[in-house]
Amino acid sequence: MSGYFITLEGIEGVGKTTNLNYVREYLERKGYEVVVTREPGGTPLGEQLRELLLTPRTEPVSDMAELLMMFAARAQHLFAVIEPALARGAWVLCDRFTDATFAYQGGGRQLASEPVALLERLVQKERRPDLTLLLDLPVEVGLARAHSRGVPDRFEAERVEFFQRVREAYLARAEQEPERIKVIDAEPPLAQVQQQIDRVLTGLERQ
Ligand code: Z5A
Repeated sequence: MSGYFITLEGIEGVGKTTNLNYVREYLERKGYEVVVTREPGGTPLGEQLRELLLTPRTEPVSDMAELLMMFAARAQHLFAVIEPALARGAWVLCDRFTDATFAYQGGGRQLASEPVALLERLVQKERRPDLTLLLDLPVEVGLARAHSRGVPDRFEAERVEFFQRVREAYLARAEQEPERIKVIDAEPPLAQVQQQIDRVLTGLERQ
């Protein structure tokens, strides 16, 4: 039996971490084995790459170097965590995955989508998320929520226009793949956000 692969996506401060825990609890109540993980990261090697990617640095970083590091972390993550968990029938809940690469490196950094798509095929073969919850809200609201937490990382230090492009890229992907990517309005109070998530998860059980 193969498991089920759910990813959460969105710009900074949309509430991915908060709602990931909500989805985990929902699935655990149903009795499923749930593996919660994140990108970049999820393995010792991936977490070291995350540190390298997020730490602010004075040296300019090539967009291609950033892209390749994201996929290096992902290759290890698929090999060591995601594929074994799915193979034994677990539900994998991942805080960001390749939609983030299309949105941040493609939209934000303005890299062409071809190298991203090429690496996706090379690293993931046929593996894609079964369901993606795209938490969406205006950039100013997300940044205000994220910035209340303290020192910004290398991505959080980007300008508002960067995050506008990221948001647009995410929404464009959701339009292209409406069956997989469910857009959740993340602006209202948490209880209302979680009602929308409930509706998507209940829909899964009926399939
Ligand atoms: N990145 C990339 O460029 N390419 C890739 O391929 C991948 C990633 C995989 C790290 O990601 C960075 O990596 C990321 C993109 C890049 N950019 N950055 N920075 P990350 O997911 O670890 O980092 P993040 O986006 O900064 O996550 P976050 O800031 O932790 O945000 P969040 O998880 O979405 O939000 P949260 O911590 O759950 O909530 C933020 C605050 O809002 C918190 O105080 C909550 O209590 C509050 N909150 C949440 N929901 C609500 C509602 N509904 N109302 C009011 N307040 C709320």
